[in-house]
Amino acid sequence: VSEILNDLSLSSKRGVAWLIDPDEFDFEKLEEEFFWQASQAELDLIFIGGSQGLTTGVDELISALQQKLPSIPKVIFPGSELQISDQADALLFLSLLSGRNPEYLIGQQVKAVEKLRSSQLEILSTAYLLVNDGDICSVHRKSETFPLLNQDIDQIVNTALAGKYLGMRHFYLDAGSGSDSTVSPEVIKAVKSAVNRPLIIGGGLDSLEKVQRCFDADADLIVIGNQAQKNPDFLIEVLDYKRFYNAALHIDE
Ligand code: 1GP
Repeated sequence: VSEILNDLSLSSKRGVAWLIDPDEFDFEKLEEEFFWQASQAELDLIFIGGSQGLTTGVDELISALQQKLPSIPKVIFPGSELQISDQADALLFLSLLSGRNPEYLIGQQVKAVEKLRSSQLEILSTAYLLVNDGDICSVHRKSETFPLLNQDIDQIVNTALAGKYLGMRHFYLDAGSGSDSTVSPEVIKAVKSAVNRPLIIGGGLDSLEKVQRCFDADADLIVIGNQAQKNPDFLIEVLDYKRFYNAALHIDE
């Protein structure tokens, strides 16, 4: 998975991840046609996780996904140490750097180690920053930390760089699931050029215009959660758009 992220970062290609919240996902609602389209449409990664972090059905969900989309890597995006599963390919080992709650900076991580020591999961060290226009989201409610504001670009860049200097290799700027505002293009550009490492952007991406703004700002991988839950066809539209976008870049080169 690290290779996939590095390839996206080093090329001008953009990637798309589908985020599934196991607390809310209803497999029955998705038709075979959707899985067929998703497998044809070059979905890069599947993220599994939710900020509630309460679920115990993660193993079962990943096994079911493995049946439907065997070739797409499954990555745990944990809301808590309970959401770690050996069935996945990799784990975003996150530290919530935008907040000051020790439990989410290092506490949950230490608790997770016992499980991780005996697992084969690829561990992706990831600086995780909550960034939006001041919206309250589930990460805020769970972690009791506030987002950094889009307008505070220097603070956001310095926080991301602190993560880089601590050795973190992947960067995830998240506006929070279902957030009204998104991470701004200015922030995406500034962080990407400062860290020069794989940059994941998510939260509130519910239209192709917003996706395009992230792609244009040099996001390597965007994450679609909430809107795909509401309307699975939206994910397919985003994947088609990504293909078109990457092909256009290729022609320009
Ligand atoms: C949230 O970045 C993810 O952690 C995805 O957000 O659910 O709003 O797509 P959405």
